[in-house]
Amino acid sequence: MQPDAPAPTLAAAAAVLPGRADDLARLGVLAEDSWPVVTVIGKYNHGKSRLLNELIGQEVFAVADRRETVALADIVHQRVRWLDAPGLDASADDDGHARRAAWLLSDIRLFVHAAKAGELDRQERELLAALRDDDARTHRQTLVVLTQVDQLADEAELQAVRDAVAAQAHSPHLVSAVRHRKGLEQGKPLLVERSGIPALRQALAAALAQVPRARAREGAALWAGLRASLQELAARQADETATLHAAQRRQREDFDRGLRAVLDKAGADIAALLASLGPDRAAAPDSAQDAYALTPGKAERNKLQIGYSRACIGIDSYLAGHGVAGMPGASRTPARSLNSVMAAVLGVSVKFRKDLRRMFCEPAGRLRLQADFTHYYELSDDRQALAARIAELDAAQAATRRALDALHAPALRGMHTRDTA
Ligand SMILES: Nc1nc2c(ncn2[C@@H]2O[C@H](COP(=O)(O)OP(=O)(O)OP(=O)(O)O)[C@@H](O)[C@H]2O)c(=O)[nH]1
Ligand SMILES: [Mg+2]
Repeated sequence: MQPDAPAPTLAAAAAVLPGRADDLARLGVLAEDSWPVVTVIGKYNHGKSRLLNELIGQEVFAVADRRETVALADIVHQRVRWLDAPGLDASADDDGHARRAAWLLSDIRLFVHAAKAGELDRQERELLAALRDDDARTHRQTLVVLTQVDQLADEAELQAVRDAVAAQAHSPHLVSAVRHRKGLEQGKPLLVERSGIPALRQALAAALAQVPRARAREGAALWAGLRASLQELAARQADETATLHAAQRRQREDFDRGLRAVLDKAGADIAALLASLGPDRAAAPDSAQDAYALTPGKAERNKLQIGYSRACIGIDSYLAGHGVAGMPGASRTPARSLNSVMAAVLGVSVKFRKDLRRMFCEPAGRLRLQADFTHYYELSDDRQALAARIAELDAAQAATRRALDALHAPALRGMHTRDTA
């Protein structure tokens, strides 16, 4: 019967706006459109449970001369849900229950303070101020009730406490559950009257009459506020996504352009080198007596090797400058010397004229190199991190959209169209 979590549809919004969990939970409660809820809040043993019993006219809630109420208990009586809550200051758990009743579930709060305790202490004053602020914001109502007034020695003492509390809390209702009971049991209407319970019932009836309108206004304000927050969040996310997409695109364009220039230069250098060579002798075998002689074959192989190395150094330093450090983890081999993007793309075999020409001097060869190096660029840590951030934001945006949809669920949809005058 008590909603412990926001309605399922609102869970989507709670995931997106964790800071607004309380507002969402309250909206969920309002959407249930259940009986108006009256609850008590105050320190333990101040007479909260007994006051509710007298107001209802039944011994529903446990009363004792010690800390008694430890969980929420409720009863629906005359189209009102009466909710008994533990006293504050008893334990953290009890305070949790009490606060849940007062802040999440209630429409009307009876702020209970025993007259014999004198004026409100600091904690009570702060709590009451917070409740009053909430009243102004949510259109809920808090009535201050001075209980157990029969416990004071005489009228003068009562007057003094009443004045002190009135100065702090604006005209409290004075009640005595004991007098009320006695008056009823002994058939003494005057005593019943003097117990303050009938007057409090009247004040409550007036407050209860306001509840439907107050709820409609509260629900509409919550709905509009949450929607505005979600829309603001969606706009921020869209901005951030657009910025990241632009950065991703720009980085890639810069990389593409730069790499093309590096490959074009390597192609031109190698073309010049090849043009400077005479007949192809690289494949001519050296004889045994050539072991220490610089043969034309060796000279050519040296030249090719130097030209090729230069091209490789140019490409490698360009890649390093763009965060392409090593092979992505998944493609690593146990042979460390092979764990380089250069080896993966260019291979490790000796290059002859035809290889160099095909790879660097023909447009198709350079396009292949461009595509292969770009593949590893996209797998580099920074690019992957950027892509992951974008994917994360995409998911966050989808969640925000789901949350906005959730606010349009049938039970909530009506809320912003109800009477907000
Ligand atoms: N004399 C007198 N005693 C009262 C009155 N109202 C409550 N009491 C007594 O005060 C004690 C505490 O009352 P409860 O209603 O259990 O107090 P509570 O605020 O609900 O206490 P917790 O549930 O522990 O937070 C009980 O012994 C009640 O009989 C009253 O108007 N006059
Ligand atoms: Mg109690």
